[in-house]
Formats: sequence, C-alpha cells, structure tokens
Amino acid sequence: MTFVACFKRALVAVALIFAQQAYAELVIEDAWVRAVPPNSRTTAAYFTVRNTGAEEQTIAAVRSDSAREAEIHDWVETAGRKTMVRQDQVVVPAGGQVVLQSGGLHMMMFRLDPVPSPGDKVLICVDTEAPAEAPAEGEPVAESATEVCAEATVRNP
Ligand SMILES: [Cu+2]
Repeated sequence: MTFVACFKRALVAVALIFAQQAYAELVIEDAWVRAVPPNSRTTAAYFTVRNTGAEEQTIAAVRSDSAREAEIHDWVETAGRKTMVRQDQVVVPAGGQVVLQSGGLHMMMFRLDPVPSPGDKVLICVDTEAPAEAPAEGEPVAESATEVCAEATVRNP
C-alpha cells in the first residue's frame, strides 16, 4: 500500500469513529407527551436533549411511533400575536442542552395513530440528519444511525 492510500484509509477510519461518537452523544431526558381526548389527532411532546459531546449537534428531524408526522415547533411573537413556527433545525451546543417545554420549543405530533392514553409509553426520536425521503403512506420511517430515541410517558400537564 502506498503512503497516500494508507493515509486515506486512516482518515476514513477516523471519520467513521467520529460519526459513531456523534450519534451516541445526544441523550433525551424527562420525556412526556401531553394527554389528549381520544378523538384528537394532534398533541405535543416535551423533553430535554443533552449533548454530552465536544461537538455541536443539529437536530434535523423528529419522529414517534404514535404519530405519522412530527415536527419541531417554537412559539414566535409577531406584532403582539404568538404563533407556532416550524423549526427545520435545532442546534444543541457542545456540552449543553435544549429544553422542549410547554409554551416554548416543542415537538408536534400529527395524525396520532393510535391516540395514546394517559400512562402509555410512547417512543420519541430525534435525528441529526433529515430523512432521505418521506416514507410511503402507512410505511414505518426507517431507523438511521444518527437517531436517538427515548420512551415518553403520556400524562396531563
Ligand atoms: Cu406546535
């Protein structure tokens, strides 16, 4: 093997190690889902995402096994009126955390299926890469190596 080929191979190995570490460095804590009436199709999830690593991480997608669609929203005040605005990316600083809480940043869960009941456990996931393509109707979202998940308890605020 030439020196250049060997060097390139070493670089790839280092890149892979960093990719794996990056994915392990986000931790979801204190996750809960707001209980809603059985005929409701939408709710919100709240949790803390902690970054234990030395590199900043960017959340590009969220998902749940109880919702067909999920987005990160924030409340933004425009001309004295508060509205929810979708956030395409949320940065979790190195060694820091982002808190999703009632009245602030939150995870929106759309098209609940099934509608969870109080006391149920619901899987919620954050992904540092946006999904390559939207899944077909009724198809589960493929898991990715950059995804971190946690169980959230369904409860009243
Ligand atoms: Cu919202």
